[in-house]
Amino acid sequence: MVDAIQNGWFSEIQNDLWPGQAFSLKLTKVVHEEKSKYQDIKILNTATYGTCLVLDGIIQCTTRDEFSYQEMISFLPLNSHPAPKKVLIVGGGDGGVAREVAKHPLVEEIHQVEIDERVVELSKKFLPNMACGFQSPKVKLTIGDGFVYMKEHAKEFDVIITDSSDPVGPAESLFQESYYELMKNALRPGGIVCSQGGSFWLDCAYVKKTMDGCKKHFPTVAYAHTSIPSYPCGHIGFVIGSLDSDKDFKKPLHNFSPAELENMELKYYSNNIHPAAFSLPRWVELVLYSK
Ligand code: SPM
Repeated sequence: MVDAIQNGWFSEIQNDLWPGQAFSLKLTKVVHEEKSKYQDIKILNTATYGTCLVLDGIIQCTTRDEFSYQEMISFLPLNSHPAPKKVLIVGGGDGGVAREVAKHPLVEEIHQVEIDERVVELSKKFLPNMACGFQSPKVKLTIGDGFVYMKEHAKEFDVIITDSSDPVGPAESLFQESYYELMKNALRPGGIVCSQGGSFWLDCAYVKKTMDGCKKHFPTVAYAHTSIPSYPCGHIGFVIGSLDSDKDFKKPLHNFSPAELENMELKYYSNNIHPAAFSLPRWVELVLYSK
């Protein structure tokens, strides 16, 4: 057993990523459980967080708060790029990031590589408000390995978004320097990468290590964060890197009008939240930005 369902509550697997703490949700129904070729997958109906996707015992998204993560990992990099025409999404099998990226008026093509077809299929069935992202005519989904895909697509993308699970098991490689080198080679000049970067509350040293790996290949690197109650500590961050050495991530290059924000149905991201996401508590700045 990789996690616990007891007395009508689901508890996340306890592991070294969040030692000594656990997050639980009250269930109304276990909708689906299976072991795919790659991982244990659960779809749960919860009492207060809507439908929840769990991979290998760790909550990936709930319908109550997923927009916070999906909007921020998408719009922070997209609005930091002058012309984000061609975007690659690695992972993101629930479709929520594709849904957000497809909303951007300057994005023309979205290529997505997800390794686990079952996550896509189950999301289409049980998480239609996220999997609707796959219906956009801009999206071309490939089931496969992001590493292999990028090796075959050099200098193609303006923005690469990595919507991964946490750095345990196979996803650990997505937090390492070699992965940043691979992404750099798949970018066009001026390209931007943005990855799930963990929470400074859980392991600030690991965030710093990821940023250091990114810095070996990207001249401008920053960390942004968002609040999301269904992740441990109610918090998660993003490591974002640019091939442009003059990039100021706190200054979005596209500001949306109130009508555009409304039409795009953005609930978390705004012109004001963009620079605020890069503002960090003093102790975090000292750890992440000290030489
Ligand atoms: N499209 C949503 C997929 C979410 N991918 C990130 C999941 C992270 C879950 N764990 C958060 C722990 C905080 N470090």
